[in-house]
Amino acid sequence: MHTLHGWTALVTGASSGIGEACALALSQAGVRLVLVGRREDRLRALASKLAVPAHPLVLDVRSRPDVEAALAALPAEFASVDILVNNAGLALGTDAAHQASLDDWETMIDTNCKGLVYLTHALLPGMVRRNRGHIVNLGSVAATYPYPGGNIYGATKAFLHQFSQNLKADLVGTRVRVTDVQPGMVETEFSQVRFRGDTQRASKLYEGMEPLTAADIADVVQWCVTRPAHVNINVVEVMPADQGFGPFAVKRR
Ligand code: NDP
Ligand code: 8X3
Repeated sequence: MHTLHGWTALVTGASSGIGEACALALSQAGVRLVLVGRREDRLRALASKLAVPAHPLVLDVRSRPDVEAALAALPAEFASVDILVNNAGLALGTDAAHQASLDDWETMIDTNCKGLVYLTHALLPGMVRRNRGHIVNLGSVAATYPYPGGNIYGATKAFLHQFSQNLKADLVGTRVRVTDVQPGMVETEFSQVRFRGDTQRASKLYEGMEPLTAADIADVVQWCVTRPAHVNINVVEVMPADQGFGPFAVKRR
């Protein structure tokens, strides 16, 4: 197993759900942490319960100048980021494309695609220079399997997938690894955000089935980053046992 002792990880979206669980799991492996998100209280609360040095970094990943400035100004102890978990992301709504809000589409593109690109562009050169690193991108089954109302959300995760594969292509021969982790249904704040705070609608989605937990996905991320250094896990697709695939839709007249 690949030891992570002495490594530093930066996790985006560490204030909730999968990101928070990844931070916890990585801290248990002795990794120092930079915790990124917009909700400072949550980041501070998480940092205070970790048994490793942790740096809360309040940052909106959609802002290129803020990302560039914040990462250039990381305290020396946290400046050499070895593991980047590009996890911050969201879906907004499930409206059909012809009824959806362009503002929502833009928010998803800005967060899920551009935010991830800004973080990667800032941190990848250091990883290559030090010849050690791992970028874990939180994709989705929505990248592969279309569903009604998934329009831009699924497209952002397809972008993430191809970007991950193309990064891998550029990094051949280095000890910098890239992984796209693609979960199905995970019960976090994801659906509350998607349904704009409608907690009833959000919890109904998981009614009568057993969804994945954030800890299940953190476990997968932990497994990916602890493989021996010569092993690159390209893609992991993971669903609850209770989730499956739909048939093709056919409109009959
Ligand atoms: P949560 O809503 O619980 O967490 C999302 C995290 O992203 C929060 O910490 C939030 O922090 C952060 N975030 C959102 N926008 C920004 C922003 N502009 N700048 C910085 N941070 C931001 O959802 P999950 O934990 O479920 O989602 C994590 C990732 O997993 C997402 O990329 C999602 O697409 C993906 N995923 C989720 C699945 C699910 O079913 N839950 C399934 C497949 C993939 P804050 O609000 O404090 O900024
Ligand atoms: C989240 C999973 O199925 O809601 O990426 O798109 S799904």
